[in-house]
Amino acid sequence: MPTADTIVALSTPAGESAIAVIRLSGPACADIGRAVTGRTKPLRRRFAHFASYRDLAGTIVDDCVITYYADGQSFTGEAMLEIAPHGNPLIVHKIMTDLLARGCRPAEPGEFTRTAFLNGKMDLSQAEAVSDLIRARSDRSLEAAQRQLHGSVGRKMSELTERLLGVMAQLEAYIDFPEEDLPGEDQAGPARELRQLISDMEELIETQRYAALLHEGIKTLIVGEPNVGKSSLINALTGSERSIVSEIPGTTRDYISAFLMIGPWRIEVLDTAGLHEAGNAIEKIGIDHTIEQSETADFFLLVLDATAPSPTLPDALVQRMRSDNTIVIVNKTDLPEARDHKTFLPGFRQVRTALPDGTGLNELRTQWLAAIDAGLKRPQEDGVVVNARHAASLGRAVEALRMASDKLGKGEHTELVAAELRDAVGFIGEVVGRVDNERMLDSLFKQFCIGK
Ligand SMILES: Nc1nc2c(ncn2[C@@H]2O[C@H](COP(=O)(O)OP(=O)(O)OP(=O)(O)O)[C@@H](O)[C@H]2O)c(=O)[nH]1
Ligand SMILES: [Mg+2]
Repeated sequence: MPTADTIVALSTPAGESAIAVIRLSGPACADIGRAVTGRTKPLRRRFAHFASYRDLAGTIVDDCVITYYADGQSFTGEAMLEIAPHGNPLIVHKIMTDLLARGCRPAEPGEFTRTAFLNGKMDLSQAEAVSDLIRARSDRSLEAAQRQLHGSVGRKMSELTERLLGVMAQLEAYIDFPEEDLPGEDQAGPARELRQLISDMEELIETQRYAALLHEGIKTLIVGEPNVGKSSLINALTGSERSIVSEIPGTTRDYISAFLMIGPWRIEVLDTAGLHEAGNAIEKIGIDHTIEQSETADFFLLVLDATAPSPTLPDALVQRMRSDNTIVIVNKTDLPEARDHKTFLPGFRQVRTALPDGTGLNELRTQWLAAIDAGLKRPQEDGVVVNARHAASLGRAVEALRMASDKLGKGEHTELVAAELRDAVGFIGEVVGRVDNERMLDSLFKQFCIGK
């Protein structure tokens, strides 16, 4: 439902800039466009007008570029106006105040996109992609948001719905002939397709984890015994003095985090307190924190001191480290007493470093990128990645499909199976914010015989 209000917001960040963009959406846009430019005729559609903005008192506030979009030809689907004055906060304030005096209402967060969704300009997954796109902090995250904005999730949901409707159509045929039992071989087709749908949807749900990694960053824990060079490593990677480095073991007491990029990936890296079995009370708290952090970590950099014996690490931590999510870093290889730790965690990637002069850092970045590329659960071939909300709806759909499959297997009445399938269609529809009953009917009746 289009709102009767005309909403207004500053669409560029507050502060000084070359230009600012003030955006309006709603029925008053045409009139406001005419009034503020002092014209008698309506503004040309989708045309950048260079004009002086006049406030209600007739005073020129600034020279602006003003673009008018007519109903149905804009992002929101309503009439819109984009006013671009110079990016001076004082000018922006004057124009905003004037627009409010002319009856506009300040837009709520996300209201332009919400209006676009309500006017059918995009589905819900595309609306979500708008915010992902704006927040994307890595190439991969940006790519995923762009794909979603172009409707990848919506298309995937249509494909799943289509397949589900196919199964329903096959089953519905039998509802019309209840006196005829469903022959075994006819049941096998829908049953097989249902199982395939369940497994495809489960795979899609799995990509949720990938989406979280894309948007929040790959959480990487730097762990190891005290004094091995963990803080030196986070500093070398971020090129800053993020963490205190000293020759005193137990320097880092609590974890410290920073963001960095490895190839196209956004990484959240955490420096942790040294793991020391016979530690004091404070060290023990630090170790508990590290173990707690490891529960949600995606990746580990395990640092060893090349001059020291191989470490013994807490079981709770070791259990989470695998050859595909951990790189062993043998540090301090510049020291004469350095030795190799080849037999430590065989099969794990190992990189030798000397951090004061940066030796091995490039090799670490290369190995790290290779490990991420090899180890992460990738999205399906078409690159569709679902978010937590999509995954929750798909999860409910899978549950309904399982019930349907179960009922079909037990030979229960086809009506009962179809009811579960209809629920599943509804849950899939939630992902894009609508259930397209019209299409469902089209698809169903298309498969009926002529004359029925
Ligand atoms: N020779 C040499 N010294 C290093 C190297 N890396 C770190 N160090 C030194 O080792 C000491 C400990 O480094 P840190 O980075 O503080 O070690 P840490 O693992 O964070 O130690 P804790 O926070 O106490 O657990 C410092 O004196 C560093 O300068 C290296 O590659 N070679
Ligand atoms: Mg430290």
